[in-house]
Amino acid sequence: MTLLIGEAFSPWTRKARWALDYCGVAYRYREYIPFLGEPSLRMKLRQWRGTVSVPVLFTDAGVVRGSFGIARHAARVAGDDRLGDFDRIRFWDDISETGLAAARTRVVRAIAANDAALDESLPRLPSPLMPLLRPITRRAVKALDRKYAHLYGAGNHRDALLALRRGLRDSGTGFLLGRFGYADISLCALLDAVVPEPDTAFPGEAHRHCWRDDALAREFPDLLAWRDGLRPYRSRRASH
Ligand SMILES: N[C@@H](CCC(=O)N[C@@H](CS)C(=O)NCC(=O)O)C(=O)O
Repeated sequence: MTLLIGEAFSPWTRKARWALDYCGVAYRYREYIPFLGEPSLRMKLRQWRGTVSVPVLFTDAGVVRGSFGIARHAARVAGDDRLGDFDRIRFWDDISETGLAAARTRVVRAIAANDAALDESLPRLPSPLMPLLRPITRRAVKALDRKYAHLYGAGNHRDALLALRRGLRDSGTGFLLGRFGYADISLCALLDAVVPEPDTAFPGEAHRHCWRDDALAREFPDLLAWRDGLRPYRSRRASH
């Protein structure tokens, strides 16, 4: 049986799940807990060195890493071109990756500076213990920041949103490549770090707050409205 390991609130996992659902691929889902879940993920991947990240899809035919690969796998399983032409989508996915990397660094730094968000990162514990554990949680969050800091570029999230706006204007169809497909899913994920969707499963409200970017929300209401318009395409039974 196909198994997806991911983080429910992560834009990369959300991209992968949207693509799998849209293609009608059946899979079990398991939530990944950074650091604590890493040894078992490494065991499953048989990878002892180098970085590991989620989402990862385990199929009978092998392992598929990363949201783009998982989406391409989903399209292959569907056996049609409902997610679009992946050679053309790659261009847009690179823009999404660059923007999301910058957003992640901003979010991780916001969490490191927010006691309530740090507490939410832990399993439920008696509240007097929480402040004692905060320095350990903060160190773990800072390690996550270091792991991905080389991908950070100030302004890259905003630049990616500007590219999305231009792409939609040039296309004139409401979709980046003329009809709904993975390019839209991938770029839509940029908005997870502007105003998270109400159904996003965060560990708590402090996390949701850290993912929000009010300045970008004020600048890009048109893109938030565009995302709302993609809602019919989220259904597993979608057949457009
Ligand atoms: N290019 C990858 C990026 C995946 C990624 O950045 N995953 C992060 C999500 S925040 C992750 O695994 N974080 C947890 C960790 O590194 O332990 C994709 O498209 O899936």
